Amino acid sequence: MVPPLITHLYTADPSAHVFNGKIYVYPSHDRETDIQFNDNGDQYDMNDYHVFSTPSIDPPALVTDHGVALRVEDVPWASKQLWAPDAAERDGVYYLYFPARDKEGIFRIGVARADKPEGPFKADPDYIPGSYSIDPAVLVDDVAVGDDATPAYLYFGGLWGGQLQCYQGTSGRGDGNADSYDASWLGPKEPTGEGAEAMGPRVVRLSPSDMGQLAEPVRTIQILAPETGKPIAADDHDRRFFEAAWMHKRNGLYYFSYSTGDTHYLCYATGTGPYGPFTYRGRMLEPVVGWTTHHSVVEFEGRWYLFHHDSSLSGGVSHLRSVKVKEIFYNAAGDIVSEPEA
Ligand code: FUB
Repeated sequence: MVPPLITHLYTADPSAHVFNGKIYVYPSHDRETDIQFNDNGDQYDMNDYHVFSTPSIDPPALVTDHGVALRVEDVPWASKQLWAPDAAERDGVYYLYFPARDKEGIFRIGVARADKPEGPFKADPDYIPGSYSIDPAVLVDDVAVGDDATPAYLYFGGLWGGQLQCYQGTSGRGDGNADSYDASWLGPKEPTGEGAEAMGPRVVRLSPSDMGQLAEPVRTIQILAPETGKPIAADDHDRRFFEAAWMHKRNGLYYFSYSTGDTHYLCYATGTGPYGPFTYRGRMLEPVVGWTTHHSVVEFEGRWYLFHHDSSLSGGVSHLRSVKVKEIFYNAAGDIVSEPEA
């Protein structure tokens, strides 16, 4: 079995990026809790972030813990549950995107800023206006949009405890609007039944002049079944989006990957633009020890790596997870495969 990358803390939801020639990992920091386990995820009661870096990944060596980068008490709008974060760089400023519950218990996405990839980060006084739900992931793209030469796209959303199902709007899959919040859907619930489409993850371009603001209305992403060309059904739990959005780009193709939650797969779908639609393509990780699965994909020195987590170090305690890394490969058609093509 692959050993964890970090063993002195429990860490999860790793978002990996290459900054200044090193890999930086932005994970959740899991901790012990007395909170009763439930399907709303209340036991995932994290209250700070650490940032890690390594100059070498094969084998991973000299992983540095840069210490506490942000604490929940230093986020004016947040009350609890610092869940899966991501980071991005623009014009020499490093941004940490993170979900947390606001003072009313509603998940929002916040941003914190630093002048170094490892932080410490200073949180904006309020969450990103118009943001909701969990699991932010940012792609800084190289295809210009108007004057925006390197547009940054924020992907987010998560079902059940992540509250995405509270934003169904009029379309059923969700109309992308934070004002459509419906508290009657709180808890481990999601759309189901004949003809119901799966909820879509969300995407929105960030403002090029202020990475803490949205540049446009939030859009709902469609993930299409290859056999029909139609959106994946809500009851197709082996393939429907649940949480853990990640976007990477290879050879001009956009790879949107995600967790299927209660069926515990990491899947991916591909498309020709940042907004989708994306066509379901397959699995990139089978279920691991523990309930959740979450990941990132990063290219480093010409090779591709999948950062993920499992609960093997804690003996299977789902909310005490550890970050791992493995190399991944692509075949000639662009499918993600676990061994290099012969
Ligand atoms: O770490 C808390 C939550 O568990 C994340 O936000 C989800 O993606 C799942 O990994």
